[in-house]
Amino acid sequence: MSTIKLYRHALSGHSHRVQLFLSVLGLDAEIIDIDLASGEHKKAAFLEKNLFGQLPALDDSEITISDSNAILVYLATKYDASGQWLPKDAVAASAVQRFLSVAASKVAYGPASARLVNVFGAGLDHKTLITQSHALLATLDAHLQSRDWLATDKATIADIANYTYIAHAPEGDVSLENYANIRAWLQRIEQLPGFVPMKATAVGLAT
Ligand SMILES: N[C@@H](CCC(=O)N[C@@H](CS)C(=O)NCC(=O)O)C(=O)O
Repeated sequence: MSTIKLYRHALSGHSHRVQLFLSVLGLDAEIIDIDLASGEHKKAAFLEKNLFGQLPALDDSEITISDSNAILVYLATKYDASGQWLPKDAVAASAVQRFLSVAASKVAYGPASARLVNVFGAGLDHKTLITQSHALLATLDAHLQSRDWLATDKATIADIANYTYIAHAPEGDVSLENYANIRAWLQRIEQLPGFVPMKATAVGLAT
């Protein structure tokens, strides 16, 4: 029986990036759905796992880790003997961290937030979020013009961290149509052994 437990919501991109990486690493995990709608993530039992009351969280035997990018760092450090996913080399490690920061900032407050408006009914400024998302996507598309992966010459946790909310940007009315390099990068991730998709929602998928 697996000792890893992932606490998640099926439509949470932060949760999906962890599920994706567990699968790419070939690690079995028990998936435990947390009911955001009823506020289960703000109740004492879950707050013990993440003081911020946010998904995802991960139990591995005796320890609990929360924050999606922190979990990716943990899994790569503990389970990836190859060192590909989080290299130790100073320059490569800093490049990975740079794009983890992008996932936690410009992606979180761009395409992820634009999607929150459509999928979860968040009362945010959708128009501004869409504009900010396109500024980010244009920058990333130019970055990917001459390279296959965001941080190094191989797939790293930086690619995993940024994948889900960019792939699902159309659900927030952020079209990927003008970003051929980003679409090719998404496809490269989708071809990784062990890739698992996040469930799509009905909104925005025409774009
Ligand atoms: N920085 C956190 C963000 C996590 C996050 O925003 N999780 C969302 C679900 S995708 C959540 O739990 N939202 C409920 C809340 O913030 O109250 C991470 O990377 O794990």
